[in-house]
Amino acid sequence: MTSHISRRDFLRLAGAAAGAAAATAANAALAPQARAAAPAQAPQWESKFGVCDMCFNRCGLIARVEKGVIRKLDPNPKFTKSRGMLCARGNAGVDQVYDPERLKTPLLRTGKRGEGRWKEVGWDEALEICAGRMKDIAAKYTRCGMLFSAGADTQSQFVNRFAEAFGSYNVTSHESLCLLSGNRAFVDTFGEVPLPDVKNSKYVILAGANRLEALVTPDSMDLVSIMKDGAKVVVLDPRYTKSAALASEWHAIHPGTDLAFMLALAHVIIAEKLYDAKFVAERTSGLDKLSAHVADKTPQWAEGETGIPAADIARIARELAAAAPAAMVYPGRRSSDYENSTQIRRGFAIVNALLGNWDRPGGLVPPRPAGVKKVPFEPPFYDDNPPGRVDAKGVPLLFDDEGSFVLTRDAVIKGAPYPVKGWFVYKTNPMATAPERRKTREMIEALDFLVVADIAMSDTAWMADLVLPMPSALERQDPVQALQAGAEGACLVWRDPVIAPLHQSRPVFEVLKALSGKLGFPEAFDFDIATYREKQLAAFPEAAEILKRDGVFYPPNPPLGTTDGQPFKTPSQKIELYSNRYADMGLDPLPVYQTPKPSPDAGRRFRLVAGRSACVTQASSTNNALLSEFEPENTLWLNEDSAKELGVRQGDLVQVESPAGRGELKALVTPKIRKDTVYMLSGFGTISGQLKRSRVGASIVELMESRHDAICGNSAIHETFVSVKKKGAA
Ligand SMILES: Nc1nc2c(c(=O)[nH]1)N[C@H]1C(S)=C(S)[C@@H](COP(=O)(O)OP(=O)(O)OC[C@H]3O[C@@H](n4cnc5c(=O)[nH]c(N)nc54)[C@H](O)[C@@H]3O)O[C@H]1N2
Ligand SMILES: Nc1nc2c(c(=O)[nH]1)N[C@H]1C(S)=C(S)[C@@H](COP(=O)(O)OP(=O)(O)OC[C@H]3O[C@@H](n4cnc5c(=O)[nH]c(N)nc54)[C@H](O)[C@@H]3O)O[C@H]1N2
Ligand code: SF4
Ligand SMILES: [Mo]
Repeated sequence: MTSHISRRDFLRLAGAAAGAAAATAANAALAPQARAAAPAQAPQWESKFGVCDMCFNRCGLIARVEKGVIRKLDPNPKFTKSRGMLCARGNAGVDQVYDPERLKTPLLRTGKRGEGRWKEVGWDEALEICAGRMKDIAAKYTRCGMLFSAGADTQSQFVNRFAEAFGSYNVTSHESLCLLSGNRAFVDTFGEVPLPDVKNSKYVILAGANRLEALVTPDSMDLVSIMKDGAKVVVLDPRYTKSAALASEWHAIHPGTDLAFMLALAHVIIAEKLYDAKFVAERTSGLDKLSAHVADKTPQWAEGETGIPAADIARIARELAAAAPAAMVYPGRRSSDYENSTQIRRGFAIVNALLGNWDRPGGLVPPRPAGVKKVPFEPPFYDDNPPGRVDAKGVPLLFDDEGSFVLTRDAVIKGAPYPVKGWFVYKTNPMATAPERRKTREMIEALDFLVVADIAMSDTAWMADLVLPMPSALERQDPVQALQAGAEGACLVWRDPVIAPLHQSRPVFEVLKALSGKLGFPEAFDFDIATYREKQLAAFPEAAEILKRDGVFYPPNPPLGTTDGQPFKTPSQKIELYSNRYADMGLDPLPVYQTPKPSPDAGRRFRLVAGRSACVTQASSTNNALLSEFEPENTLWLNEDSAKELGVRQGDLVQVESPAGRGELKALVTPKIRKDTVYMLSGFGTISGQLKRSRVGASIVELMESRHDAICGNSAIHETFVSVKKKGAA
């Protein structure tokens, strides 16, 4: 799909001329509740607090609004979590709001699925249809016949609440495509998921974490600051990323072998007695078993697996231990990599435990208390429901609140253990972000009803029966959300509309509230957002005023070390180097290294890996004209020696193929990637006919085979080997 919009075009669109025109057009279509605040009555200039929604970091911002039209987004200096930063994507958030192709009215499918033929319908009709179809599905297949999926959003909690009241256990979040194996590993080792205190660290190992492009605040900014101050940052990545370029050292690790590296670090640290003996004796369990487990995991052995010289591994282990406790193996973020990612991340957790860096400056800190109160309710009990989730049997340690999207998808396709025939999707786009797109298509074909609530006609919306237009994060009132900023503690934010909702958009909260009335459980939503926020903030009577004044509220933050002497939230109340629970379940109680399986087919010699660019957010920024200027086209990173062997030159069109599918894109011939690995961006290759400004190039989810983590069911997106050939070559 083509179409480039120049910066000038964009400015014209969001700027003066379009400002007036778009505002008038938008006014005509405004929802009734929004008309009162219509631009015509709006003051000349206003500055309003907001919270960015271009990714999950949710940086605090100040919107500069001229006569009801957002002109510019600036960082909120009081929001210290992002260190006064609003990244390129955050700045481009304006284009997401004024995207001319945004969803404007509810749409009902009239043609075949995915054909793009729609009829505009009013909200009353849309809600009536939605409630009716949900009722039919519940009657025919039990209430668990409805699946609910919500992405990263402050209103996603309402989708879960609705699912619970409706009576379905089948709920998935974007997290089983993202970080659950890492979470599993840390929960099963430390009892909770820690935060890195990068700001005070002297030594950071970034393994498979590209923090200077895949932004996580405040870690990304803190890494830059500490490197300037002399801290050491070691990057392991099969690609020479921007993080690698700025780091102290980079090792082009063989993909899938990080656990070998971690076990060798543990070997050196234990053999040379470099660990924190007091901490390990008092607060961990299983050192003896770990020592035996890593006795033969020498740096020489790890060199053979990882490709990183043994002398470097031994040196890094010594340097890391010498800098402890202000040192860490950075826990990472996306762990949707390999089938044994939970065990790989257990390796990360174990090395940290040996360093004694828990709750210490520059180490790993437990999440700080945020004090936001839950607003509970009594969900009804339905005794005709099946006994459990549709994906429950797939893996031993599923997270119940998140599920596994890829296992749920398999179950829907099979219709077993029981049929799931309806799907409510809010702010997540699995047609573009779940591996093996043909399976997501197959899943959707198996449904009776798909409703998608989104700001844009995403690839998933494109396949829906009913599409509901949502307001952007700058147009709505949201509940309170706690955000963690490492040792600095939690901060609380909320959103109030910066501008009135455009078009006929309606927040998902209002949609669910209306549906709950029609479906007979109005008590689950017998509040408005303002009263919900009051309940959330019950512990902080002063917070509301401060939020209005500063756009952010900081609850009291206990000093580091407060958890000293307290039990860990694990079965043994200690950090579990050796996991008895895993042993009881027949899982490896210590992380057992497996050499990555080679490609099953000599023709498919490249492992395909995914990762991020600073100007792309997954699949949701594809239609953003400002960002497309920086990443207009997807390319395949191909090592220069491999390219030579294949007869591929810079910019040649190449055909990439896997058992899941194929794609065609330009080659980026480069020394910055291993010879056995290829890389392309995610979020390209859009199928939606209503994202005409979307960027050019192949879709990575067409190529990825669907695999999952053996312990928690997180998707494993790096288990695909592809063939590459120049277009037209034999
Ligand atoms: N700009 C931007 N920032 C974002 C996002 C975004 O979309 N855009 N998304 C946010 C989200 S949701 C997340 S989860 C985080 C993700 O943050 P990260 O997990 O840091 O990001 P990725 O770029 O997905 O993956 C990290 C790196 O792993 C490398 N890699 C692949 N295989 C291996 C391996 O076997 N071993 C090692 N050591 N490295 C390997 C890849 O080459 C890639 O550079 O980013 C967040 N920040
Ligand atoms: N190939 C590949 N696949 C991946 C990854 C990868 O790196 N490569 N990363 C994985 C990771 S870490 C993650 S977190 C997932 C993320 O995957 P998703 O959860 O699917 O995230 P996005 O692609 O950002 O899609 C978010 C959707 O929300 C919509 N949206 C944006 N703003 C609003 C709003 O205000 N309201 C509403 N209602 N909708 C809105 C967008 O239009 C878009 O359709 O993808 C995973 N899948
Ligand atoms: S990191 Fe960038 S895109 Fe993400 S919330 Fe912050 S400003 Fe927005
Ligand atoms: Mo993610």
